[in-house]
Amino acid sequence: MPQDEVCDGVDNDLDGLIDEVGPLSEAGGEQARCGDCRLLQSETHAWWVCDEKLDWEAAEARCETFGATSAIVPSAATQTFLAETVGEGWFWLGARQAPDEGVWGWPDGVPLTYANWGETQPDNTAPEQDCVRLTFGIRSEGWFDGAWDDFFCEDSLRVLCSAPHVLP
Ligand SMILES: [Ca+2]
Ligand SMILES: [Ca+2]
Ligand SMILES: [Ca+2]
Repeated sequence: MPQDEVCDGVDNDLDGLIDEVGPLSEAGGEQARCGDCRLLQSETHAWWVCDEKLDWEAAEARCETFGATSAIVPSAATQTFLAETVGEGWFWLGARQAPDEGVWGWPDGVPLTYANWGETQPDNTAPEQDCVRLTFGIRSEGWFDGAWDDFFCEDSLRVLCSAPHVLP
């Protein structure tokens, strides 16, 4: 029996989304919340964005509590959606680089086909940058809005997640 959704790591209302406490509304609107995270909804997908800053591994674990992964951005359309909805800051993307400077891949194992690297990125600044951060609203020299940067996985940035659930 479906129950009211509560923020407990379980899909209480059996709609395929975990912990979306509050109303689901039209695409693009700000929506349900759980703790410091809020649900964003594109026309087809659900996303979580959180205020807390965590290292990449902890951010991925936070996404997993929603049955999600760190954000997958496979297209310019997705990048544009996020630019219009998540707000300002530095956020983790799900992409990681294989050991020994190998290919970049998404959490679902798909290689990057679309990317929006900043100027001179990825630069693998020493000692090693194998995760990807995304900036919105940062307008300093050498960066453009929405630029991606390979970065230190141990740094603490805001959590951004892609839920695998496809919205009806
Ligand atoms: Ca649910
Ligand atoms: Ca729940
Ligand atoms: Ca870099």
